[in-house]
Amino acid sequence: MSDFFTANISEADPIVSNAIDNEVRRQTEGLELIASENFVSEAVLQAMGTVFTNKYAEGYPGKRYYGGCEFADVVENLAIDRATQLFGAEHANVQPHAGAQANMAVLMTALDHGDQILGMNLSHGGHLTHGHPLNFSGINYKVADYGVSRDTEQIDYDELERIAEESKPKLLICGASAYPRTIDFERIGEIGRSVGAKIMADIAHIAGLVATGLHPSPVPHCEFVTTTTHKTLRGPRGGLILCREEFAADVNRSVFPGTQGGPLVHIIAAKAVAFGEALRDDFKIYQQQIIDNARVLATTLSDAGLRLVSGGTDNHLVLVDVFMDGKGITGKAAEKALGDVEITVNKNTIPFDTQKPFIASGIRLGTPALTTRGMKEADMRLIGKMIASVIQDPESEEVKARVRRDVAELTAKFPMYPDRLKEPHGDAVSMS
Ligand code: DSN
Repeated sequence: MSDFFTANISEADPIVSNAIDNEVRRQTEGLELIASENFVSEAVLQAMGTVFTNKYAEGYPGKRYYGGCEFADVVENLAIDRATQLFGAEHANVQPHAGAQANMAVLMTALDHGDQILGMNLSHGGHLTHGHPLNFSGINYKVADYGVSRDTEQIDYDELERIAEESKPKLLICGASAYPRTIDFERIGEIGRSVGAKIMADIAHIAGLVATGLHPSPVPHCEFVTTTTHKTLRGPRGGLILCREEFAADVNRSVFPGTQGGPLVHIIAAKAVAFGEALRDDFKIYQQQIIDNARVLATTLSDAGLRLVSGGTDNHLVLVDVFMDGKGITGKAAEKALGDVEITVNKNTIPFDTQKPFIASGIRLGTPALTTRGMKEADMRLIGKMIASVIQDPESEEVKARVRRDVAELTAKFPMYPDRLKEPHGDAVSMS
């Protein structure tokens, strides 16, 4: 046999192998606070790295366009069954490659080209695929948008109702990517129905909370629910659509052949593993800890003098106004300063932001990944103080040196991926 089937990646492609080793070390030695990221289990990683990547399986279980799909059917059926059980949904399509593809397929199902949609404004916490002018959703459909009120920085449901009555959308899109508060799906469902709209909830960020009953579910109130599988849900990078049985055939057609070709069977296998993990009792304990950690992080930052958008959090994320009308620093500067001390966050616009998106007045912090590592409230207090000290003195090398030491000490207590973390190995970890 040639070494094609046997050579380890470190021999076959040392450059890529080194980048992977470096990434394992970066994730392990830093504090990952990007709200949309998480760390999957070793079992999920193993399912992704399998020979299912070799397989074409266009179509659906039992109705494929290629032979040899019997084991692809096993994992896809399992993923579908587990997803419907997890969310109490009538139908699941587990093939979307990502959240954007899931949303595209639902819009294709519910709308004709040029129809009216109503989605949450991106700068108020929405998502590109909810009607942004540069995205397919804003290019192919007429868009109206809603947002949060200036006073509370929470969704203004009365105003949403008014805009819905005025714009008469065929599809009302709810869900958000930077909104720290509970979303009232029941009220949105009532508003949508009162104007004759179908409703799509994109629960990408809060899927784990919804699956465990820690955030009210949109499933009873919305025709379509989409999500990614890799955020709070802690599965592989990918998408998922849930819908009522009456839309199942149309949704399936919109995914394949409507917007995608062959499904990523190795990812579907990993989704099945992740959904299995999410069905276990300990997943609810994990999700509750995510929320508890976010609350403590929020309180610590607020006590240190930082302004929180909407005043706090109900979920897994905290949106911090670091600019504070010019009294602080920009989101971009905060992201860079925190990156210098191995704390990874993303700059984020805040509602009614005066800065451009690439500069932004805020940073978005989330607790799913660190909670997966086992961190709890006491660790969040330490982290909140570290973040505040860097943001309040971003030029101080003394502060940065101290926080770097604190980050190293804390992360060392919460090891992960022991079989994947390699000792730094000279040239082997160099990027040159
Ligand atoms: N990029 C994702 C996030 O960070 O929220 C949304 O698609």
